[in-house]
Amino acid sequence: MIQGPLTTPSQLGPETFLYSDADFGMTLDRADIAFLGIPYSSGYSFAEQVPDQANAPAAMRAATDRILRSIERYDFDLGGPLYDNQAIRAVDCGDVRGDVADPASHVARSEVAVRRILAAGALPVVLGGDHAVPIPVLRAFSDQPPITLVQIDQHIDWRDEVAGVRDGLSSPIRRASEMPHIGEIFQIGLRATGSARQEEVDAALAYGAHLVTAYELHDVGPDAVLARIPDGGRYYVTIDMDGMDPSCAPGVAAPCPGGVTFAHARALLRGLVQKGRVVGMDVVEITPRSDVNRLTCITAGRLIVNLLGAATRASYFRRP
Ligand SMILES: [Mn+2]
Repeated sequence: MIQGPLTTPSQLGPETFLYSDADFGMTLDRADIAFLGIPYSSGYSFAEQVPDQANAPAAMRAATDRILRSIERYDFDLGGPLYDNQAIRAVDCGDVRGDVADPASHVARSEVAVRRILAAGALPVVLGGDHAVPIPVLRAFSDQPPITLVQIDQHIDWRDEVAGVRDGLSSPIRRASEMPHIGEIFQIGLRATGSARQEEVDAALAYGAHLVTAYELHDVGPDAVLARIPDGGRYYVTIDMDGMDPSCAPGVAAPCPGGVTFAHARALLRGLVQKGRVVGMDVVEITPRSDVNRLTCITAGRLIVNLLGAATRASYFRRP
């Protein structure tokens, strides 16, 4: 005699990132942290308008159960539960909508969405998308005090244009450098070759960008790199997952050995949280179709967990 049901309900993945409250209407009521998926940006061709990177926000949410087993579990990276039993509200705003009838409109929509998060006093955590995604995100900070930009990346991303596109994935730091509210720029994890030629390196150096190769980071360690970043700043962190070593982030369009280790990236994020105020963060350039056992999504998610856990313990979300 067969006992019990013959089947179990299918295991649907969580619809929100890190078990946060769904807020697809973006009311942001009492929100401390707002996750926002931005799948689309400005591609260099029709095909690249919907690249594999556009699948990453959904893949990140689906990997939630491996990034954090549950919200109340003891996290040994943090020394306790993610939000330290504080009354912290994280919401998932869903993904910025694309519109085939108006194919560039998601870029403007991305900026407006981030502006709404900032106006609500919440910390925006953006799930890209390719590395063009931070361009509208950073524009949303235009009426805020100056920002120090900290990038983890294999590449400097200083191209003025590619194929006539000025807001593409090779240009986010060049565009950021033109924004009056962006101050010092730290570019960490650089190695091998990307789209940059001598003229892009010259432009970065002329701006005063701090170019830190992956090998310098390996040699001197994260504390020495952090010491070069001024204290008391307002830091925006953009993490191109190809800056990380492919041993922990294989699912990227441009895998390359010699990258930033997870431990070093974690130390950099924790150090920034403690030096000043991290005002926003994105993780970009995950290509889920080439991921291995969801490892790239898990690595990106664990970087987000470490940043949020450190911010929680630095009293970022305590309300008067
Ligand atoms: Mn990049």
